[in-house]
Amino acid sequence: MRRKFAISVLLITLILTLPSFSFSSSSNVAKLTFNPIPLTLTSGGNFTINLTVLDVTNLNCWQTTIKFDGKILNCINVSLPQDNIFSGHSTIFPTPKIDNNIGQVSIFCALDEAIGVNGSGTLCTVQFKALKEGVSTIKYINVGKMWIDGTYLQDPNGQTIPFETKIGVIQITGQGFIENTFTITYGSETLQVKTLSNSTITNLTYNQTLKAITYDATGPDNTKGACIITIPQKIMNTTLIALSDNTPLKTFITELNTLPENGTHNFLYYSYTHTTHKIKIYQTIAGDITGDKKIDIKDVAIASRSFGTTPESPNYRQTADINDDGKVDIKDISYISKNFGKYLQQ
Ligand SMILES: [Ca+2]
Repeated sequence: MRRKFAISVLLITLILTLPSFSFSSSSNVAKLTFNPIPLTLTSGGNFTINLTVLDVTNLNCWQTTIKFDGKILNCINVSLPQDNIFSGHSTIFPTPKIDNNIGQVSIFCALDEAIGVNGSGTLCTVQFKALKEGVSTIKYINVGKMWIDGTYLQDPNGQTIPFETKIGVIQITGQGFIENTFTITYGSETLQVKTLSNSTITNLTYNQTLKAITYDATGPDNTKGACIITIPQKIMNTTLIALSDNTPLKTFITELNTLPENGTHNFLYYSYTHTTHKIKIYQTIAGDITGDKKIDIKDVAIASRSFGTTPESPNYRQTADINDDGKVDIKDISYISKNFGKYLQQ
């Protein structure tokens, strides 16, 4: 009797434990991703990316808005490939709304009958033109929002289907770019920093105390050098500044969405003139454009001097264009003023 009781308890325990094991894995949640990603291309060319859904159940209708950097990429077309997830069924596919000024495309597609499809597949194919060197993330935005620029999945009963999303990174290189991988030490960990550059890169080191990367970049005198550097977020994050021979080149600020990242790595693009030797990248405070990790009258003065300029103007300073919108205006000055007096606590 006692033995029977013990077995029943064991069985009940098993029954109670087993389902919690299978529920704890979230592999059944649908996922929106991009294919292929990451992607590295040369500027000037066209390329396509598929918007992809994984592990979806009972999909009847989808809508998405994707965001990218319209200064680096332009969307030129959206199409439904033959083998898209709704293939074999009749669909409703209105003309997508492409806005390259804000770097956004909204796309909608629905089955023409009240049924749903299961599994993984392509939602649609988006064609882009790579305008110039740099890095652009590609993201699903307004996730779960059933409004006009939202991203959602729906079943035939009009119920939303939960899903996760992934961020894609697109790196646009120029002529002669070569990839290099450097191993650095962070605490007891060994991590990698990658560079894609037309310069010869040597002596790359990471200083954990200063949270700084330095390296030497060389190339033919007075030619343009440029680099896309991939940095693990755990070694430096939030606001970064890149300098060449101690002259600030560019700032990258998470808060202003000017630091391209995919959740694990930051991707910085900057350019300089060869003759440059020491490139330095370190963490600073948002609004610091001189690189001294504080915001004072010097930052305001530099920004004021380049007020009203665009990249074509001689006085334009990329670092003063805090929000990276191609002009130094009141938005940049007021951002610096708003943060006046702040400094990086180390
Ligand atoms: Ca600006």
